[in-house]
Amino acid sequence: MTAETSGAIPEPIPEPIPEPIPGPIPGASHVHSGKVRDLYALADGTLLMVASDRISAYDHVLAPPIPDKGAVLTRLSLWWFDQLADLLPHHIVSTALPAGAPAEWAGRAVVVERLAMVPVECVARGYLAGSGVSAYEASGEVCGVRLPAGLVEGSALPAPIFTPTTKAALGSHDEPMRYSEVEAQVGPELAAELRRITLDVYRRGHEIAAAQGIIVADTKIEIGRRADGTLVLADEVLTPDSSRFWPLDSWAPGGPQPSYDKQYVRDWLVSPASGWDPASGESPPRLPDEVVAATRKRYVESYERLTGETFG
Ligand code: Q0N
Repeated sequence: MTAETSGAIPEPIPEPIPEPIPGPIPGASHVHSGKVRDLYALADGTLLMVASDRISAYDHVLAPPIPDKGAVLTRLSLWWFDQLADLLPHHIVSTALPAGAPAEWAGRAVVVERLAMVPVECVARGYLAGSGVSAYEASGEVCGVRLPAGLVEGSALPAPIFTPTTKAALGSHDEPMRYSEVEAQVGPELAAELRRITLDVYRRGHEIAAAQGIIVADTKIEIGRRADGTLVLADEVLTPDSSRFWPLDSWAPGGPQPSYDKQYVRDWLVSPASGWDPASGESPPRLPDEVVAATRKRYVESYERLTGETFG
C-alpha cells in the first residue's frame, strides 16, 4: 500500500530525477547539479566535476551556452590551483577523462578528491561591490565588519575583509554571516583557519591578476576537509563565475564597474534590444549570436591575460 492509498502522511515530494549521464561511466552516479557545474560520484570513491558552457546572469541560466566556457574556466582553475599550492592543497586528482565518460566532456571534466565540505561560503572582498554596497549604505558594515565612512561602489577597501555567507540551496540566496556566527557553526579554530585561508587566496589572486591588468574585486572559495582534518581547496577558484573581475584600466569608483566577462550579456539583457525586464519574473530572451561570440572571446581573453598562455 502506498502513502496515497493508506491515508497516511504523504511522502515528501521526491527530488527531481537527475538527467541521465550521457554515456555509460561504469558505476558512476549523479550527485549534484549547480547552475553551471555538475558532480558525479565515480566507482572508486572520487568525484567527477564537469563544468558546463552554461552562463547565468540576473539569477537565470541563459540560452544558448557559451562555446568553450567550461573548458576555459576549468583550465583557469587548474592554473590557479598551481599558483596557490603553497597556501593549501587542492582537490584535483586527475585531469584525464575517465573511461566511458562522454567525449564532449573532454577539457572540462576533472576528477576530484571527495571531501567533507565546510558548510560556509568563504568570501573575501577587497572592493565595495554587489550586496556589499547596500549593506554598507544601510549600516556602514558588511558581514559585521565596520568600514570607514566615505566609500562608494567600486572603492578599494582599506584592507580585504572576510565576508562569509550561508550555503543556500539552489534557487535561494546566500545570507551574510557575522564572523561570530561562523565560529558558532564550525567552532572558533576552524573559523579562524577559514578566514585566514580565504584572505590568503584573495590576496594572492589579487596580486597576480593586478599585474596583468585585472582587478579581482572579490572571490568565493569552497573549502573541504580530508578525513585527517586537512583543509583542501575545492570546487573552482578565482574564475569569473566565482569572483568579480574588473578591467583595471577602466576602474572608476562611484558606480557599478563593468564585469570583465559577462558585461556584453548583462548590457544586452537590459538594453531595449532584448525587450526584457530583470524584475519581470519572466525568463530572459535567447542571446543573439554576436553577444555569444563577444562573450566567448572575453572568457578566452581573460584566461590568456591572466595566465599568459594561449587557449587551444
Ligand atoms: C562538493 N559542492 C558545491 C556543482 C556544485 N571535492 C568535493 N568533495 C565533496 N563535495 C564537493 C566537492 C567539490 N568541489 C562541492 N557540492 C559538493 C559546489 N559545486 C561543485 C561542483 O558541482
